[in-house]
Parts: sequence; structure tokens; C-alpha cells
Amino acid sequence: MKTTLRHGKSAFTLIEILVVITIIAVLAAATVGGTRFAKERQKRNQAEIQIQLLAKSLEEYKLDRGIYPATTDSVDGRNNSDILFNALYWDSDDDDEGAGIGDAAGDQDQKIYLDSLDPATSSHKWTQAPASDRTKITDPWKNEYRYRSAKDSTGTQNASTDNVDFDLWSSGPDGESKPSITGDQSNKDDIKL
Ligand SMILES: [Ca+2]
Ligand SMILES: [Ca+2]
Repeated sequence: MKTTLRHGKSAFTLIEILVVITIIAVLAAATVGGTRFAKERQKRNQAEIQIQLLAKSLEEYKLDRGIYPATTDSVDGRNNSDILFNALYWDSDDDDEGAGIGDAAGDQDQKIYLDSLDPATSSHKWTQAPASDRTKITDPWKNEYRYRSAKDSTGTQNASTDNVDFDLWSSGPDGESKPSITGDQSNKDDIKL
């Protein structure tokens, strides 16, 4: 009886140790998971704000120029962020003279629609120096923002666009997006206007 008791007590202590270790492991995992979740949420918020900034600047561009920066038809809007950079920051008057080229007198129609796109000073870190006509605008996961205009440069309607003006979105944490395929898994984490 005495032996059994001692044996039982010893086993209970072992279980206690295992329980404590398990609790510590679970707490540690929860902390890491919670931090990761918070960071992802922060990135999503940042993407939403950046998309709104770009969209607002595009509307201003449209008021001045009568059209949105044109793209050819594109099923996924990939590799078009430099078109946005050109229009909203680099060469808005489309005379092949960028913001950093030539003097102001020679480029009077130049207008910067979104200051924070300046790669040299951007607090967003969404463009990278040196600025050029091929500078890309990236989302918080370092993938290019996706963009496609409803009409191409000749005024012809693009078949793939969802909206009547333009589509602008982030492909999200997975960096993939197939908006032309309804219900595709890669679209679920996308951040749209
Ligand atoms: Ca220019
Ligand atoms: Ca995606």
C-alpha cells in the first residue's frame, strides 16, 4: 500500500511536470502566432490605405487629363505598377521627361499627384531609388500592386476589367491573383478597392 502510494505520488509529479511544459509550449506558440497575426493585420491595413491613396490620385489625374493611365487588356493586372508610377509621379505630362530630368521651365505641365511615391523620401517604402520610368510600386508583401484600366490608350474597352473606370488591388500575402477565374483560391486574400 505504502509502495503504491509512493509510486502514485511520483507518477503524479511527472504528470505535473509534463502539464507545465505543455502549458509553456502552448503559451509560447500562442504568443508567436498572435504577433504574426497582428503583423499581417497591420500589413492589410497598410495595403488598404495605400490603395486608397493611389485611387484618389488617379481620380485627380483623370480630372486633369480626362483619362486614367491606360493599360492594354490584362487578365491579372500584373507588371503594371510602373504605369501608375509614371502617371502619378514621374512623367504625368507624358513628354518623356521625368520629374528628375530637365529643368522646371522645360517641363511646366509636369505635376506630382502623389508625393509619397518619391523613392528618395517615401516613408511608405513602396518605391525604391533610383527613380525611373520603370519604377515599381509594391505592396507590404513586396509584390507589385495590380492595375488595369477599363480602356486602352486608343479608347477601346478592355475586356477583363471588373470596374467601369479601373481595377486596382493587392494580390495579398500569397502574391498570387487570378481575378479572371471566379472563386480561385489565390483571390481570397486579395485586397481590393
Ligand atoms: Ca514630364
Ligand atoms: Ca492573392
